Amino acid sequence: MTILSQVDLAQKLSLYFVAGTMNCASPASFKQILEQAVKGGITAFQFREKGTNSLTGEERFEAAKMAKELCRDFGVLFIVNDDLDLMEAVDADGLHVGQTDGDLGFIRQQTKNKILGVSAHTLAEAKDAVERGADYIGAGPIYLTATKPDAQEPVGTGIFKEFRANGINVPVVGIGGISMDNAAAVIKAGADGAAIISAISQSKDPDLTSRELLMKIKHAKRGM
Ligand code: TZP
Ligand code: MG
Repeated sequence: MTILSQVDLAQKLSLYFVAGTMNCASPASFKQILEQAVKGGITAFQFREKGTNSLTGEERFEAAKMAKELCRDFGVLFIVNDDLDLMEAVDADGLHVGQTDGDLGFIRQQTKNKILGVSAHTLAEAKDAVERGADYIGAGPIYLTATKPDAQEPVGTGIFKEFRANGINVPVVGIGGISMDNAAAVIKAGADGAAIISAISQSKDPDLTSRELLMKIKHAKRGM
């Protein structure tokens, strides 16, 4: 369990940028993009260094540490994807895991009072994750995405209502294909936040894009 209340966590997950160096033109541009994104107002960041062209070893650690320090300076929540040791090494705020990243009971035990996020594609997966102590759920892919090669079929925005109607009471963020055009729709459909890779990492102006996304998300939240 985390020290943040569910309300605070839901707020902090509003605009959740997810990225690794391989989502950017280069490790150097990763730093620039993250700098611009935190200036633009992202509320959370997930260091997700995985797959083709991802860094390993010391370089990976250094990239995570740089990202953690930037997030700390801007009050941005900092989550590490699927690496307990790295989470501890950089003293991240939490960990995010997928359905195949190991035994959730064990992971919950190891993450102690850190935030634990779990990806879910179905209600059954979300229920199981919450029962095992997930602090928030990443639901998706909501829309088609080209960013995750092994992504499952899009579930659509109906999943947020389905989760709420069936007792999922932790914060839920949508992920997959979320952009300027549909971020507000994701919030209006019931998500607490939008988790985004390419719309920010591939933007020509990640600062402005983050600013505009946050405005749309805040506006959609107020309208509810
Ligand atoms: N999990 C489900 S979809 C996805 C992940 C990591 C990729 C999201 O990337 P994008 O570019 O925001 O569609
Ligand atoms: Mg994973």
